[in-house]
Amino acid sequence: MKEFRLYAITAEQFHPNRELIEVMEEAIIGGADIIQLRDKTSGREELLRKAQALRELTRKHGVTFIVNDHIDIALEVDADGIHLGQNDLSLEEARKLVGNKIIGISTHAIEEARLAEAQGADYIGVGPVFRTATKVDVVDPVSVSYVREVAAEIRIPFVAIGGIKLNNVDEVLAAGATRVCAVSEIVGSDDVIGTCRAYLAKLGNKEA
Ligand code: TZP
Ligand code: MG
Repeated sequence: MKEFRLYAITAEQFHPNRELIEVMEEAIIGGADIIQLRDKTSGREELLRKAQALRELTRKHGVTFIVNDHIDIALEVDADGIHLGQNDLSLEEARKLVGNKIIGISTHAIEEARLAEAQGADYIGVGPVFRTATKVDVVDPVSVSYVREVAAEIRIPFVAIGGIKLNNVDEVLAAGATRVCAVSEIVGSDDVIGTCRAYLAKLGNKEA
């Protein structure tokens, strides 16, 4: 997959008065190089409409576009890939459906990371590193020690996620992460572009 550093995920509850596409375009302008559509509430029609708009936007800017959960929608809009949770369908089943598109999977422990790598995931999510209010059914924070374990052992790209803010990202980078995902800190910001640039300034000092 194309290299990435700053992963932004949609979360419209953090910008109730602003349009999804406008906010995500600012994230891209600020330097987010992978965008995920994550939406647990919209019906299929609405999701499809959002996915189409984000596909158009990401194509225009040449950034990677991932759809969470909905493989059918990812295929329909020709997204670059999908993101799975531990309780979604298996990597093997997903691979049959998406062919050589990107498959990312969330992991919370080194055994899950090893399995994801062995089963051909293209990247893994590593988290939640810190406590987060963005994901409701989330497991307990795994802390930066899990980031350290993954950095030492796992060879596929990994992205640290969960409660990562500008004021604690240094700890995550110090543990060995070279790619981070922030949700509320980016899309809930009054200055989305500036926030993304500030993450990248920190990430820029690290070797990918
Ligand atoms: N997966 C693990 S934590 C999380 C997801 C989607 C949400 C992270 O959101 P935030 O606002 O960056 O803590
Ligand atoms: Mg899922």
